[in-house]
Amino acid sequence: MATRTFGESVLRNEDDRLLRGNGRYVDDIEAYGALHVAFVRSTFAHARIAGVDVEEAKAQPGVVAVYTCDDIGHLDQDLPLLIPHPAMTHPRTQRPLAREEVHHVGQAIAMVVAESRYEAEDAAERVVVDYEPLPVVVDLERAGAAGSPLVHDDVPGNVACHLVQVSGDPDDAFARAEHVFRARFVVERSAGHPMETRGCLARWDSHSRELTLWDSTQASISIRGGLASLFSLPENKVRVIAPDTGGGFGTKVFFFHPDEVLVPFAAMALGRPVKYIEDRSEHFVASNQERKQIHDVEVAATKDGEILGLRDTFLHDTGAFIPYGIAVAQVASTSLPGPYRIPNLHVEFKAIYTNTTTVSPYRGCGRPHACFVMERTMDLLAQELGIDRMEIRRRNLIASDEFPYTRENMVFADGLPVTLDSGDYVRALDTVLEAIGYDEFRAEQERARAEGRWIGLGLACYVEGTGLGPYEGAHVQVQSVTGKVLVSTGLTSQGQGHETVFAQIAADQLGVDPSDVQVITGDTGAFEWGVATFASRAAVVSGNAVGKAALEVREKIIDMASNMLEAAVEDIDIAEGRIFVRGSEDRHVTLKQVATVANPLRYAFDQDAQAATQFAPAFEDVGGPPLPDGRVPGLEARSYYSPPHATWASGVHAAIVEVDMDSLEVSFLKYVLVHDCGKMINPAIVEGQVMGGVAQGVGGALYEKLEYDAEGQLRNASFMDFLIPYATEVPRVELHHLETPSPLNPLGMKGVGEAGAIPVPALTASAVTDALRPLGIEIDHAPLLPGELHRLLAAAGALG
Ligand code: MCN
Repeated sequence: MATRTFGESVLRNEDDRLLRGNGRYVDDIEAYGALHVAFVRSTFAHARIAGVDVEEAKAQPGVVAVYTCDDIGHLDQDLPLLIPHPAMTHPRTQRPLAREEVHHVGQAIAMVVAESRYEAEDAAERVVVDYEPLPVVVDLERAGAAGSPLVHDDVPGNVACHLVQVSGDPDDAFARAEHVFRARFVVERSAGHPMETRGCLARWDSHSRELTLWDSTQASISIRGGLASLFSLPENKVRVIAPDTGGGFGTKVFFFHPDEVLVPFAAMALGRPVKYIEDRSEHFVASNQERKQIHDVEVAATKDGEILGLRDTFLHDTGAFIPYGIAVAQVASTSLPGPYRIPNLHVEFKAIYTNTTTVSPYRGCGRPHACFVMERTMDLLAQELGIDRMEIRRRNLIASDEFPYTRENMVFADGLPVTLDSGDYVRALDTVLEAIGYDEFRAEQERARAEGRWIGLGLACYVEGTGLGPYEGAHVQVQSVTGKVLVSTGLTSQGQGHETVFAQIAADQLGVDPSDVQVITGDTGAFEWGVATFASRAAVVSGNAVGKAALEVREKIIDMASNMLEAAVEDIDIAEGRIFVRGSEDRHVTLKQVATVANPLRYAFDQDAQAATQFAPAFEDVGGPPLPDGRVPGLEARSYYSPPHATWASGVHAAIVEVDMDSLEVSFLKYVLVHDCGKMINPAIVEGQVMGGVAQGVGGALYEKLEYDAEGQLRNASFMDFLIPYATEVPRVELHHLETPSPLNPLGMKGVGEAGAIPVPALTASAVTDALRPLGIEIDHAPLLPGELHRLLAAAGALG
């Protein structure tokens, strides 16, 4: 009888607001008398700072203050290392404003605060920095080799961390192997590039001594804690609000970016609100990036294609600093074997400093690299052994009756051993092969080749550890005056549809429509415990917390209604805003009436409340009697969910591509995918998430590479030169859902926010290699830029 929207593609609550242009992003928030910030950023990738002259800048019209590291008091210290790891022998984090040395182009050196952004920008140009250039290293291999220039004087070999993980007995596997081969794979550097750049607005109330920060962040609670600690303020005196946010993709989960510390500092020092909105050029050099890794792989297999063991040694480029720890490299190393058994593993990496922008997770966080390495390895193994590419995958896939599948000693980003909880990898593969028409494709390819067309089919399987802990919480309340439901949770939203999915979960328990549920995220004033939005964790961690809290509220409603209706608790049900006695549904009360009775306070003008008094004879007297023992006012509950370990989503993508030998354009003719994120709350939102990921994956596969020159200057720091795919480059996708519930959480969910992005570079490389097979070209690099394809074709003598 109860209405249920879990699993339904209900329309998104937030879209009416967002699509009508009523979204409110940080820069939309006006604060009376606000000042504006511009930063002076390093133009050198590595230099000693002999001096910073701010006198002329200070004298410019509208300038209120100019700060260097000498002017920021106790903030002139290394920013925190967010995720320490024992293998990280040389962690280096940056200071809010550089002192004595800069380590990458774009590093903040001074902050100008003025009446307007224009005046701040103009004055920033008058700050004179005296640089003494130091040797620069950008190339990852060179940075990791003996004799390289050092990014930090006191870090030998530029090695921030060296981590070795061994599972099973790889030496024995290699000794037993009938076939061994080696390969090298490279994934280049890219970045998330959310439509809204970063930005924040701080207001200090010197009377109440309260600091409010509106911040385009993925981690409002963590920022709140950090600010309270840095400024020695009680946590309740710091409120951080992440309003509508135009994408984050990982870049905004990192904290602190220097501005997130300096803007509040200036607001407190100057007694006026202060705003900073990053411009796109700054985003290219100052906001964190990801992806560059070089992998050297060695495979031990039987002649039937069973992989016995894998050794992978890789270099991970961490940029000039490593404030986020080794999450990206660790996730890459533990995701490497993907959905395949591979019982014996040796995975080893070094995180290396270079004079480039800092690295922290970007959608996929190391998984696209892992998938690229493993899936290219699978194709190569098939080729070496003369076995069909798909057959070799099938032989190695973990079967559906092998779960939970633990990789001994492989420690994931949650600090726990990798344990794949559920899935049906073979079914996903078979579904995709059928949908893409694998069996018919060879004949189609032959026909195309006869017509002079170069088409190829590529496929990639992936797994994704999602829903990381430690916990999230939720508060669910039925408001006593309106009877409407309010849900608040600690994590933030960047466009994932949380206002809808959390509303669906609560609505199902409380028998209301999801559109009657208001969801608040990212406001520490509304909910103050939690972690952040990253690692595709909101559905699993906050979703289950909302479910638990809503269930508690449901029980309270039923308990109260059983008194009001004089019926047994077991006979009461809830649907469509009414609480009724099963079998005689005219015996009912409304949710609003129960909410009114739950709050023994009368609102004379509220007719519903008046009507409700008949159910609450004990409260008739003015002032009212004491609450019965054990009863608290209101219909609300606060609950937390802490996952036992990551839950592993999975999927298979396949595509047919065509290479235009004149323009060297690679286009997708057909794209099919199966994904499995366990039970889905809202399939339409899930599809949107997967499609968004695929679009970003296409960028990583074919277009997006941040090109640093040897001096550490980013040569393509604009959208004129750094290519992101338009709708015209993103394929139409045939999407199949597969739901293998996770046994780890009550709602059976796994995450999906990053999934779409993970396999695209791998399958594109596979498809192009297949298309160009007669030329003997192997794609071992992502992205496959036209220039790179040109080089490969020229080397193969295939250009006229
Ligand atoms: N969902 C669902 N059923 C599931 C799993 C998820 O209905 N079984 C829904 C969720 O409820 C949520 C969405 O799908 O509305 C994504 O859920 P989840 O996988 O839990 O991911 P998060 O909400 O934690 O979002 C983080 C994830 C990450 S890590 C990146 S990066 C990313 C992504 O989400 N950044 C995004 N998707 C993004 N989408 C937008 N628009 N903008 C970003 O910055």
